[in-house]
Amino acid sequence: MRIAIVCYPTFGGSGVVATELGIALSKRGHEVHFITYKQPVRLDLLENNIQFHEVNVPEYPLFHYQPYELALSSKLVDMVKLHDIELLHVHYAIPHAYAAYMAKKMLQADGINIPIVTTLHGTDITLVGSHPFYKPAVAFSINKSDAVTSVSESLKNDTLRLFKITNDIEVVPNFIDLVKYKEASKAECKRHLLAAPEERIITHVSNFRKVKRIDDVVKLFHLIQEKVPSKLIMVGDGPEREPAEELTAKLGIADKVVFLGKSNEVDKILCFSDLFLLPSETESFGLAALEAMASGVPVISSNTGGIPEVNKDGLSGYLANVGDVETMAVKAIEILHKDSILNKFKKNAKEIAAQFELNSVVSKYEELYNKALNKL
Ligand code: GMT
Repeated sequence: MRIAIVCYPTFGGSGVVATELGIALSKRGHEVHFITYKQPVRLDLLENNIQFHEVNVPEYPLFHYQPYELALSSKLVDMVKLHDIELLHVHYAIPHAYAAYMAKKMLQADGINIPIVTTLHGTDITLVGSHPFYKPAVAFSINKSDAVTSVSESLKNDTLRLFKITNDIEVVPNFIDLVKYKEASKAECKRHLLAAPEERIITHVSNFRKVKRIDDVVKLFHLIQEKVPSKLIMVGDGPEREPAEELTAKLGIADKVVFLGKSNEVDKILCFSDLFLLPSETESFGLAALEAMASGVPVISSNTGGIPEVNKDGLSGYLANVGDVETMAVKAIEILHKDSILNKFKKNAKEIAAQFELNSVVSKYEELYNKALNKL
Protein backbone atom coordinates (compact mmCIF):
# COMPACT_ATOMS: atom_id res chain seq x y z
CA MET A 1 0.00 0.00 0.00
CA ARG A 2 1.19 3.57 -0.58
CA ILE A 3 0.34 5.55 2.55
CA ALA A 4 0.85 9.23 3.44
CA ILE A 5 1.31 9.98 7.14
CA VAL A 6 0.69 13.51 8.36
CA CYS A 7 1.85 14.35 11.88
CA TYR A 8 3.60 16.86 14.11
CA PRO A 9 7.30 16.09 13.72
CA THR A 10 8.16 17.13 17.27
CA PHE A 11 8.90 15.26 20.51
CA GLY A 12 5.17 14.99 21.36
CA GLY A 13 3.58 11.56 21.70
CA SER A 14 1.42 11.86 18.58
CA GLY A 15 4.49 12.51 16.41
CA VAL A 16 6.33 9.60 18.02
CA VAL A 17 3.41 7.20 17.47
CA ALA A 18 2.98 8.35 13.85
CA THR A 19 6.69 7.98 13.13
CA GLU A 20 7.06 4.56 14.75
CA LEU A 21 3.93 3.39 12.92
CA GLY A 22 5.31 4.62 9.58
CA ILE A 23 8.63 2.86 10.18
CA ALA A 24 6.84 -0.38 11.13
CA LEU A 25 4.58 -0.18 8.05
CA SER A 26 7.59 0.38 5.80
CA LYS A 27 9.22 -2.74 7.24
CA ARG A 28 6.09 -4.66 6.25
CA GLY A 29 6.61 -3.56 2.65
CA HIS A 30 4.30 -0.54 2.49
CA GLU A 31 5.54 2.66 0.88
CA VAL A 32 5.28 5.39 3.50
CA HIS A 33 5.34 9.12 2.77
CA PHE A 34 5.70 11.44 5.76
CA ILE A 35 4.24 14.84 4.93
CA THR A 36 4.94 17.53 7.51
CA TYR A 37 6.92 20.74 8.07
CA LYS A 38 10.10 19.09 9.39
CA GLN A 39 11.66 15.67 9.37
CA PRO A 40 10.12 13.80 12.35
CA VAL A 41 12.54 13.54 15.29
CA ARG A 42 12.48 9.75 15.54
CA LEU A 43 13.00 9.35 11.80
CA ASP A 44 16.79 9.50 12.00
CA LEU A 45 17.51 7.57 8.87
CA LEU A 46 15.55 7.71 5.71
CA GLU A 47 15.14 4.00 5.04
CA ASN A 48 13.81 1.85 2.24
CA ASN A 49 10.15 2.51 1.52
CA ILE A 50 10.16 5.79 3.48
CA GLN A 51 10.09 9.24 2.01
CA PHE A 52 9.75 12.61 3.65
CA HIS A 53 8.08 15.57 1.92
CA GLU A 54 8.45 18.93 3.59
CA VAL A 55 5.54 21.34 3.70
CA ASN A 56 6.86 24.84 3.09
CA VAL A 57 4.89 27.89 4.09
CA PRO A 58 6.36 30.99 2.48
CA GLU A 59 6.37 33.99 4.82
CA TYR A 60 4.28 36.81 3.44
CA PRO A 61 4.00 40.06 5.40
CA LEU A 62 0.33 40.56 4.53
CA PHE A 63 -0.55 37.50 6.58
CA HIS A 64 -0.63 37.90 10.31
CA TYR A 65 -0.92 34.06 10.46
CA GLN A 66 0.78 32.03 7.73
CA PRO A 67 -1.75 29.59 6.17
CA TYR A 68 -0.21 26.17 7.05
CA GLU A 69 -3.44 24.20 6.36
CA LEU A 70 -3.55 25.61 2.85
CA ALA A 71 0.07 24.67 2.17
CA LEU A 72 -0.47 21.22 3.69
CA SER A 73 -3.58 20.43 1.67
CA SER A 74 -1.88 21.58 -1.55
CA LYS A 75 1.16 19.46 -0.72
CA LEU A 76 -1.09 16.45 -0.05
CA VAL A 77 -2.78 16.87 -3.42
CA ASP A 78 0.58 17.13 -5.22
CA MET A 79 2.14 14.15 -3.40
CA VAL A 80 -0.91 11.91 -3.86
CA LYS A 81 -0.77 12.57 -7.60
CA LEU A 82 3.02 12.27 -7.90
CA HIS A 83 3.40 9.07 -5.87
CA ASP A 84 0.03 7.42 -6.49
CA ILE A 85 -0.69 7.49 -2.76
CA GLU A 86 -3.71 5.37 -1.88
CA LEU A 87 -4.55 6.48 1.67
CA LEU A 88 -3.99 9.46 3.99
CA HIS A 89 -3.44 8.75 7.69
CA VAL A 90 -3.50 11.96 9.68
CA HIS A 91 -2.43 12.10 13.32
CA TYR A 92 -3.89 14.87 15.48
CA ALA A 93 -7.14 16.37 14.23
CA ILE A 94 -6.01 20.01 14.23
CA PRO A 95 -5.42 21.03 11.50
CA HIS A 96 -4.44 17.76 9.84
CA ALA A 97 -7.89 16.16 9.48
CA TYR A 98 -9.26 19.43 8.16
CA ALA A 99 -6.43 19.85 5.62
CA ALA A 100 -6.82 16.20 4.55
CA TYR A 101 -10.53 16.70 3.90
CA MET A 102 -9.76 19.71 1.68
CA ALA A 103 -7.14 17.65 -0.16
CA LYS A 104 -9.65 14.83 -0.63
CA LYS A 105 -12.17 17.22 -2.15
CA MET A 106 -9.58 18.74 -4.49
CA LEU A 107 -8.50 15.27 -5.59
CA GLN A 108 -12.10 14.21 -6.17
CA ALA A 109 -12.45 17.15 -8.54
CA ASP A 110 -9.68 15.48 -10.56
CA GLY A 111 -11.35 12.05 -10.41
CA ILE A 112 -9.13 10.63 -7.63
CA ASN A 113 -10.82 9.10 -4.59
CA ILE A 114 -8.70 8.46 -1.52
CA PRO A 115 -9.71 7.58 2.07
CA ILE A 116 -8.70 9.59 5.13
CA VAL A 117 -7.94 7.85 8.42
CA THR A 118 -7.82 10.24 11.38
CA THR A 119 -6.18 9.32 14.68
CA LEU A 120 -7.16 11.40 17.70
CA HIS A 121 -4.36 11.74 20.24
CA GLY A 122 -5.69 13.76 23.13
CA THR A 123 -5.08 17.44 23.35
CA ASP A 124 -6.61 17.82 19.87
CA ILE A 125 -9.84 16.84 21.66
CA THR A 126 -9.55 17.57 25.36
CA LEU A 127 -7.57 20.82 25.52
CA VAL A 128 -7.44 22.57 22.17
CA GLY A 129 -10.03 20.97 19.91
CA SER A 130 -13.02 21.51 22.14
CA HIS A 131 -12.36 25.26 22.35
CA PRO A 132 -15.33 27.04 20.74
CA PHE A 133 -12.97 28.66 18.22
CA TYR A 134 -12.10 25.25 16.74
CA LYS A 135 -14.98 22.99 17.72
CA PRO A 136 -17.14 23.07 14.54
CA ALA A 137 -14.13 22.45 12.29
CA VAL A 138 -12.82 19.60 14.46
CA ALA A 139 -16.25 17.89 14.65
CA PHE A 140 -16.70 18.32 10.89
CA SER A 141 -13.30 16.79 10.06
CA ILE A 142 -13.86 13.83 12.41
CA ASN A 143 -17.28 13.15 10.89
CA LYS A 144 -15.95 13.43 7.34
CA SER A 145 -13.02 11.03 7.88
CA ASP A 146 -13.39 7.57 6.35
CA ALA A 147 -12.14 5.97 9.56
CA VAL A 148 -11.43 7.45 12.98
CA THR A 149 -9.31 5.99 15.75
CA SER A 150 -8.60 7.15 19.27
CA VAL A 151 -5.69 6.00 21.42
CA SER A 152 -7.83 4.98 24.42
CA GLU A 153 -11.38 4.23 25.52
CA SER A 154 -11.17 7.32 27.68
CA LEU A 155 -10.36 9.57 24.71
CA LYS A 156 -13.16 7.98 22.69
CA ASN A 157 -15.62 8.78 25.49
CA ASP A 158 -14.28 12.34 25.77
CA THR A 159 -14.71 12.82 22.02
CA LEU A 160 -18.29 11.55 22.09
CA ARG A 161 -19.04 13.75 25.12
CA LEU A 162 -17.48 16.94 23.75
CA PHE A 163 -18.51 16.79 20.08
CA LYS A 164 -21.55 15.78 18.02
CA ILE A 165 -20.00 12.71 16.42
CA THR A 166 -21.83 10.70 13.79
CA ASN A 167 -18.84 8.54 12.81
CA ASP A 168 -17.61 5.34 14.46
CA ILE A 169 -14.48 5.66 16.57
CA GLU A 170 -12.24 2.63 16.93
CA VAL A 171 -9.82 2.42 19.84
CA VAL A 172 -6.29 1.59 18.67
CA PRO A 173 -3.89 2.08 21.57
CA ASN A 174 -0.35 3.42 21.55
CA PHE A 175 2.26 0.71 21.20
CA ILE A 176 5.90 -0.08 21.80
CA ASP A 177 8.60 -1.93 19.92
CA LEU A 178 9.71 -4.51 22.47
CA VAL A 179 12.79 -5.44 20.42
CA LYS A 180 14.12 -1.90 20.79
CA TYR A 181 13.69 -2.04 24.56
CA LYS A 182 15.43 -5.42 24.78
CA GLU A 183 18.37 -3.98 22.84
CA ALA A 184 18.52 -0.90 25.09
CA SER A 185 18.67 -3.09 28.20
CA LYS A 186 21.77 -4.75 26.75
CA ALA A 187 23.40 -1.37 26.05
CA GLU A 188 26.20 -0.15 28.29
CA CYS A 189 24.59 1.03 31.52
CA LYS A 190 25.66 4.56 32.41
CA ARG A 191 23.87 4.50 35.77
CA HIS A 192 27.04 5.27 37.72
CA LEU A 193 27.33 8.66 35.97
CA LEU A 194 24.07 9.85 37.48
CA ALA A 195 23.70 8.23 40.89
CA ALA A 196 25.58 6.49 43.68
CA PRO A 197 25.05 2.70 43.95
CA GLU A 198 22.79 3.01 47.02
CA GLU A 199 20.53 5.62 45.39
CA ARG A 200 17.31 4.87 43.50
CA ILE A 201 16.86 6.59 40.14
CA ILE A 202 13.52 8.26 39.51
CA THR A 203 12.70 9.57 36.04
CA HIS A 204 10.25 11.91 34.38
CA VAL A 205 10.01 12.41 30.61
CA SER A 206 7.77 14.98 28.94
CA ASN A 207 7.58 18.19 26.98
CA PHE A 208 7.32 20.18 30.23
CA ARG A 209 3.95 21.74 29.43
CA LYS A 210 1.51 22.87 32.16
CA VAL A 211 -0.65 19.76 31.61
CA LYS A 212 2.25 17.59 32.87
CA ARG A 213 2.19 19.23 36.33
CA ILE A 214 5.96 19.46 36.50
CA ASP A 215 5.81 21.16 39.90
CA ASP A 216 4.09 18.02 41.23
CA VAL A 217 6.96 15.92 39.87
CA VAL A 218 9.42 18.01 41.89
CA LYS A 219 7.23 18.11 45.04
CA LEU A 220 6.71 14.37 44.84
CA PHE A 221 10.41 13.72 44.50
CA HIS A 222 11.07 16.08 47.41
CA LEU A 223 8.91 13.86 49.65
CA ILE A 224 10.42 10.62 48.32
CA GLN A 225 14.05 11.60 48.80
CA GLU A 226 13.39 12.41 52.46
CA LYS A 227 12.81 8.67 53.03
CA VAL A 228 14.68 6.94 50.19
CA PRO A 229 18.12 8.07 48.95
CA SER A 230 17.47 8.92 45.32
CA LYS A 231 18.12 11.09 42.26
CA LEU A 232 15.55 12.57 39.89
CA ILE A 233 16.33 12.60 36.17
CA MET A 234 14.21 15.07 34.22
CA VAL A 235 14.20 14.42 30.47
CA GLY A 236 12.70 16.87 27.98
CA ASP A 237 12.24 20.57 27.71
CA GLY A 238 9.44 23.11 27.59
CA PRO A 239 7.90 26.13 29.29
CA GLU A 240 7.74 24.57 32.79
CA ARG A 241 11.41 23.59 32.95
CA GLU A 242 12.71 26.87 34.35
CA PRO A 243 10.08 27.15 37.11
CA ALA A 244 10.88 23.52 38.00
CA GLU A 245 14.59 24.28 38.27
CA GLU A 246 13.76 27.21 40.53
CA LEU A 247 11.54 24.98 42.69
CA THR A 248 14.31 22.41 43.16
CA ALA A 249 16.59 25.21 44.40
CA LYS A 250 13.87 26.54 46.71
CA LEU A 251 13.30 23.08 48.19
CA GLY A 252 17.06 22.54 48.62
CA ILE A 253 17.21 19.49 46.34
CA ALA A 254 18.92 21.02 43.28
CA ASP A 255 21.92 18.70 43.76
CA LYS A 256 19.66 15.66 43.55
CA VAL A 257 17.86 16.63 40.33
CA VAL A 258 19.43 16.37 36.87
CA PHE A 259 17.77 18.20 33.98
CA LEU A 260 18.98 16.40 30.87
CA GLY A 261 16.99 18.33 28.24
CA LYS A 262 15.60 16.72 25.10
CA SER A 263 16.90 13.26 24.35
CA ASN A 264 16.52 10.84 21.50
CA GLU A 265 17.71 8.00 23.70
CA VAL A 266 15.00 7.83 26.33
CA ASP A 267 15.20 4.01 26.30
CA LYS A 268 18.84 4.20 27.39
CA ILE A 269 17.88 6.34 30.38
CA LEU A 270 14.86 4.25 31.30
CA CYS A 271 16.90 1.04 31.32
CA PHE A 272 18.53 2.07 34.62
CA SER A 273 15.54 3.85 36.18
CA ASP A 274 13.71 2.48 39.24
CA LEU A 275 10.54 4.56 39.10
CA PHE A 276 8.73 6.80 36.60
CA LEU A 277 6.56 9.77 37.60
CA LEU A 278 3.59 10.94 35.53
CA PRO A 279 1.29 13.11 37.68
CA SER A 280 -0.36 14.80 34.63
CA GLU A 281 -3.53 16.88 34.79
CA THR A 282 -4.86 14.85 31.86
CA GLU A 283 -3.39 12.25 29.54
CA SER A 284 -5.30 10.51 26.76
CA PHE A 285 -3.00 7.49 26.99
CA GLY A 286 0.39 8.24 28.54
CA LEU A 287 2.87 6.86 26.03
CA ALA A 288 5.72 7.96 28.30
CA ALA A 289 4.39 5.64 31.03
CA LEU A 290 4.15 2.75 28.58
CA GLU A 291 7.74 3.34 27.41
CA ALA A 292 8.89 3.28 31.04
CA MET A 293 6.98 0.07 31.74
CA ALA A 294 8.49 -1.56 28.65
CA SER A 295 11.87 -0.95 30.27
CA GLY A 296 10.64 -2.56 33.48
CA VAL A 297 10.12 0.74 35.30
CA PRO A 298 7.06 0.97 37.62
CA VAL A 299 4.93 4.10 37.32
CA ILE A 300 3.44 6.48 39.86
CA SER A 301 0.78 8.45 38.03
CA SER A 302 -2.44 10.36 38.33
CA ASN A 303 -5.60 8.34 37.67
CA THR A 304 -6.82 10.61 34.89
CA GLY A 305 -7.88 10.06 31.25
CA GLY A 306 -6.45 6.93 29.63
CA ILE A 307 -3.63 6.36 32.13
CA PRO A 308 -5.57 3.66 34.08
CA GLU A 309 -5.81 1.72 30.80
CA VAL A 310 -2.00 1.49 30.83
CA ASN A 311 -0.74 1.74 34.43
CA LYS A 312 -2.44 -0.93 36.54
CA ASP A 313 -2.89 0.06 40.17
CA GLY A 314 -0.97 -2.20 42.55
CA LEU A 315 0.67 -4.10 39.69
CA SER A 316 2.73 -1.89 37.37
CA GLY A 317 2.69 0.98 39.87
CA TYR A 318 0.11 3.09 41.65
CA LEU A 319 -2.37 5.79 40.69
CA ALA A 320 -3.75 8.67 42.77
CA ASN A 321 -5.96 11.69 42.21
CA VAL A 322 -4.52 14.59 40.23
CA GLY A 323 -2.52 16.80 42.61
CA ASP A 324 -2.52 14.28 45.49
CA VAL A 325 1.26 14.38 45.81
CA GLU A 326 1.21 13.01 49.38
CA THR A 327 -0.52 9.74 48.40
CA MET A 328 1.73 9.42 45.37
CA ALA A 329 4.80 9.82 47.61
CA VAL A 330 3.58 7.19 50.11
CA LYS A 331 3.02 4.74 47.25
CA ALA A 332 6.37 5.55 45.63
CA ILE A 333 8.20 4.92 48.91
CA GLU A 334 6.29 1.64 49.31
CA ILE A 335 7.66 0.49 45.93
CA LEU A 336 11.18 1.79 46.40
CA HIS A 337 12.07 0.94 49.96
CA LYS A 338 12.67 -2.79 49.45
CA ASP A 339 14.43 -4.55 46.56
CA SER A 340 12.03 -7.49 46.60
CA ILE A 341 8.96 -5.22 46.23
CA LEU A 342 10.62 -3.07 43.58
CA ASN A 343 11.58 -6.15 41.56
CA LYS A 344 8.02 -7.47 41.68
CA PHE A 345 6.69 -4.16 40.30
CA LYS A 346 9.41 -4.07 37.65
CA LYS A 347 8.46 -7.54 36.42
CA ASN A 348 4.73 -6.68 36.35
CA ALA A 349 5.39 -3.42 34.51
CA LYS A 350 7.24 -5.26 31.75
CA GLU A 351 4.54 -7.92 31.45
CA ILE A 352 1.73 -5.37 31.20
CA ALA A 353 3.67 -3.30 28.64
CA ALA A 354 4.04 -6.41 26.49
CA GLN A 355 0.27 -6.31 25.90
CA PHE A 356 0.87 -3.17 23.81
CA GLU A 357 3.36 -4.80 21.50
CA LEU A 358 3.86 -3.06 18.14
CA ASN A 359 3.01 -5.91 15.77
CA SER A 360 -0.56 -6.47 16.87
CA VAL A 361 -1.32 -2.72 16.81
CA VAL A 362 0.23 -2.25 13.36
CA SER A 363 -1.92 -5.15 12.10
CA LYS A 364 -5.00 -3.37 13.49
CA TYR A 365 -4.10 -0.26 11.48
CA GLU A 366 -3.57 -2.37 8.36
CA GLU A 367 -7.02 -3.92 8.79
CA LEU A 368 -8.51 -0.49 9.21
CA TYR A 369 -6.76 0.79 6.06
CA ASN A 370 -8.10 -2.16 4.04
CA LYS A 371 -11.62 -1.55 5.33
CA ALA A 372 -11.41 2.17 4.47
CA LEU A 373 -10.12 1.37 0.96
CA ASN A 374 -12.81 -1.24 0.36
CA LYS A 375 -15.52 1.18 1.48
CA LEU A 376 -14.70 3.70 -1.27
O1 GMT B 1 1.35 14.80 25.90
C1 GMT B 1 1.88 15.58 25.15
O2 GMT B 1 2.32 16.62 25.53
C2 GMT B 1 1.98 15.31 23.68
C3 GMT B 1 0.70 14.85 23.10
C4 GMT B 1 0.66 14.95 21.59
O3 GMT B 1 -0.39 15.37 21.16
O4 GMT B 1 1.57 14.64 20.88
O5 GMT B 1 0.49 13.49 23.51
C5 GMT B 1 -0.81 12.97 23.38
O6 GMT B 1 -0.72 11.88 22.47
C6 GMT B 1 0.06 10.78 22.94
C7 GMT B 1 0.13 9.74 21.83
O7 GMT B 1 -1.11 9.25 21.49
C8 GMT B 1 -0.53 10.23 24.24
O8 GMT B 1 0.21 9.13 24.70
C9 GMT B 1 -0.53 11.35 25.29
O9 GMT B 1 -1.16 10.87 26.46
C10 GMT B 1 -1.32 12.54 24.76
N1 GMT B 1 -1.18 13.68 25.70
C11 GMT B 1 -2.22 14.18 26.36
O10 GMT B 1 -3.35 13.75 26.30
C12 GMT B 1 -1.90 15.32 27.28
